[in-house]
Amino acid sequence: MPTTTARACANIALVKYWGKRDAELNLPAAGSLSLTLDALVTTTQVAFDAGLAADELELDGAAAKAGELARTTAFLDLVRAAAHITTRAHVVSHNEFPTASGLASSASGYAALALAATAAAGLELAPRALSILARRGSGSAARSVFGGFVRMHAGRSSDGGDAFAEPLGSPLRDRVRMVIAIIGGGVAKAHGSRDAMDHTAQTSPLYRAWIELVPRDLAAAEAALAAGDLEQLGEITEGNALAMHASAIAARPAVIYWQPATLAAIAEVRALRAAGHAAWATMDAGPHVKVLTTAGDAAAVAGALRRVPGVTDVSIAAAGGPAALLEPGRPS
Ligand code: 2P0
Repeated sequence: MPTTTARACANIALVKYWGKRDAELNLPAAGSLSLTLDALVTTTQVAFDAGLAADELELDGAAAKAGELARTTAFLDLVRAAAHITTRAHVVSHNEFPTASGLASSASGYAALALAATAAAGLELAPRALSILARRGSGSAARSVFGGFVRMHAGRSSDGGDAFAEPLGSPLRDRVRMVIAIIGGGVAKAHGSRDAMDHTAQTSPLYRAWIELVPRDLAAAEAALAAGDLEQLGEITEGNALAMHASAIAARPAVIYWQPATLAAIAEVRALRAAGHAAWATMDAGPHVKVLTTAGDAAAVAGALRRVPGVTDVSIAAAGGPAALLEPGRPS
């Protein structure tokens, strides 16, 4: 069987996914909306090999840990079942993220793996089916199948056939940038998002309010995208992230991802906005702060964040494209 290679970009949610309606099929409790980013790329190569007794996974040049390999094997089992094969695979995955970014790569990772593995197994999936498959690896990976702004549907069916992502056209696509401020230094190990969102759903008195908020934010964000209204999109982005974190912070025991420098960076973003710049903050399952801004304001925002004590690295990303297969012999 041939070796196939795919690349996919990570994404940052503007309306967050935080909570599941089904853990087995990895179905989200609510929809979400994201921006795929060109600066955060995973390239994954898959070769099914009849000579292998077990799957092999190499991540950034080293053999993967047992837990990562087990999760990859569980995902490859889905591909094997669909392709009616039992052959094990050799997988080599490489992340091109900003230096020591500490950003989660499961979105780009499972989107690239879904595309490379299905192609290697001789399957040709339509983008929607690929998004559904990628979701089984990681909920946010369903969104990384597509480029630009992407809407994930929660769906209602018990088999997950309507829980997929799709791209949203917007006049804002070429105008927006995401400034990524890495907050480092003595950071305690973050709670994994999978366990933390379940813990929030089970124990946070604010979880129900969070789940009720998401559809309203999604509708308003979609309207803002269609109208090209960055101000409106930005307000929803920052407010939604703060609401997600509020629900996690209220869990018992609390899930707190922020460091002191996270709050300092948020304060800087609000000051930039007060001074007339386009800048809205969003945070995920870690201390880093990502700022939705414009091509014109990105350098000023990045410069201001570089001066915040505790911010160790700042990079600027634009909208990225969809997951794609790379032709053999072509450099990525
Ligand atoms: C998001 N996050 O919408 C949210 C915001 C983190 C904070 O999607 O359990 O790794 O694999 O479906 O996709 C991270 O969750 O979770 C995530 P699983 P995933 O981007």
